[in-house]
Amino acid sequence: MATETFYVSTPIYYVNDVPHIGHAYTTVACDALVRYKRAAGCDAFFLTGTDEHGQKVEKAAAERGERPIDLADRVVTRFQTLWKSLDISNDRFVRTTEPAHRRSVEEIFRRVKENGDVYLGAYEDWYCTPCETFWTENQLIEGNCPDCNRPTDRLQEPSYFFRMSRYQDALLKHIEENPEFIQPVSRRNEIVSFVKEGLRDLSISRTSFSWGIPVPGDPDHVIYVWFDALTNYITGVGFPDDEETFSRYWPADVHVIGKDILRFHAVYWPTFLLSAGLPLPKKVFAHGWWTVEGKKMSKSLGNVVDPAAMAEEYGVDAFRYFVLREVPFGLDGDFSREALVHRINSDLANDLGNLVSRVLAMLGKYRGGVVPRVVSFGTDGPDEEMRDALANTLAEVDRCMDELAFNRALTAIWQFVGVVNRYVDTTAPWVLAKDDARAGRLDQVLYNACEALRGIGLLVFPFMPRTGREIWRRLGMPRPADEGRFEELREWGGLPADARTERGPSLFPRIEAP
Ligand code: ME8
Repeated sequence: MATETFYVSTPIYYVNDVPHIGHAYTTVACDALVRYKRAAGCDAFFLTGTDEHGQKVEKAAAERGERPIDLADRVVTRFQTLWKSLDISNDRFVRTTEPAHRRSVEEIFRRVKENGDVYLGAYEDWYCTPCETFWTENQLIEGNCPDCNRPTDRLQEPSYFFRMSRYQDALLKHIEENPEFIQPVSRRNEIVSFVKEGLRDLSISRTSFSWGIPVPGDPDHVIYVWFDALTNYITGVGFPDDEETFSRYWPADVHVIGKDILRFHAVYWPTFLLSAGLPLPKKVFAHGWWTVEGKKMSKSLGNVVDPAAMAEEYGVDAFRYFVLREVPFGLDGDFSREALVHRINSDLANDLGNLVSRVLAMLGKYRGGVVPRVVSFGTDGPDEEMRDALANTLAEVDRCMDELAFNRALTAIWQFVGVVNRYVDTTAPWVLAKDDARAGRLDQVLYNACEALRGIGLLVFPFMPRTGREIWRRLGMPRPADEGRFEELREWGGLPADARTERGPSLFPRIEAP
């Protein structure tokens, strides 16, 4: 049977801002998802990247007296370094300034045009002459430029338009026939009402700046940033030249985005694809928005959370765990150190960290740290309960991950951590250890507890790769958790006997309240 494939993407982030917790959130979520799918046996592909063209980058570079590409090169490194430090396992990083992407944009533009969906018209909006920027009515602040606060003028420039109006019915039909296409449901309803109000044709080129991909055949125009940016999702999987990779992974299983850019992904992008004759992504999932200590994050408030600093201070895995556990994916959330420290102390230090260290400490004390060899795994109530609980947890986590319900997946894993903690309490190895006649039962109990830890190590791995890896290492597993497959947890007893374990220091030391 051919291996199932899975393709997930993050938005490509603008290079006129430095990465913050919002960017890290989306990227960590996608990373957990793709690692989960790999452990589930899929051939999974993960794409992220940067959005480098457009007027904002051109302006930001001009203000610094540098070339846009130099600015982009600098900021891209910040993103790439951050992803490395957060253990992000993307398979490809697309930059919209790379030649392969230009080729891809030119090709999709050509196909859309060939289909009769591109015409020359005039783009009209509010123009700020000193800033050389067009603004939409909504962006203006009391009629003035949101950047410099000066008055704006109604102005026109020649522009190529995309016949988006032509795809209104096809898009609505697609949304109706594919209830999974836009998630969560509340967001889907928003898009349906928007499309029903009527789709207007879309301006897809500009002549007022030059930092972009030239329109094929008319280099006075550059392609509008969103037409350029959205195309990254096919560039990243080989469009148009590498047909094998493209047909392997496209259509994407899910584009994960923030709710701020849903319309671009659920309306513009599908209509471009319909016009180009390409399949639509299977799902667009819009997650919620993070505030910080109750306030909107902004440079002027000086409250922008730097994920690298958080990871350094509290640990990469604690940060990853917190953002995915704290808020249901799809709803808004609030970041505070207090909430982060609370999660670390209760879930990570008390529940998980404690369990790992007490099981391995007992194994050290009673069996010299060597995994006992057992003839059976026991049929007492707690033995069976724990085995059933692992099977149920695997099934529940699988359902949750299909819905991108990371917080519920983690809750289910932590319920299992609770079951194992109770297993140790009820079987009381310290009592068994006092009675030589019960040595066989003590072996069984210690084996079962370690075997449960093997399950936990692999289950937490997608969310907390370092922790999963470390649990497997301490258990003396012959392979790193990176190579683990959920399939191996379906049968109880996969932990090799006679392995030498290591107790090690606390996985998550308690943190004093900030
Ligand atoms: O929009 N809370 O790039 P961008 C949660 N280049 N998520 C947040 C967030 C917050 N406070 N702030 C940012 C762009 N994000 C375009 C995308 S895609 C073809 C082009 C995350 O740098 C969230 O995923 O402004 C949001 O959608 C994205 O960063 C916007 O990143």
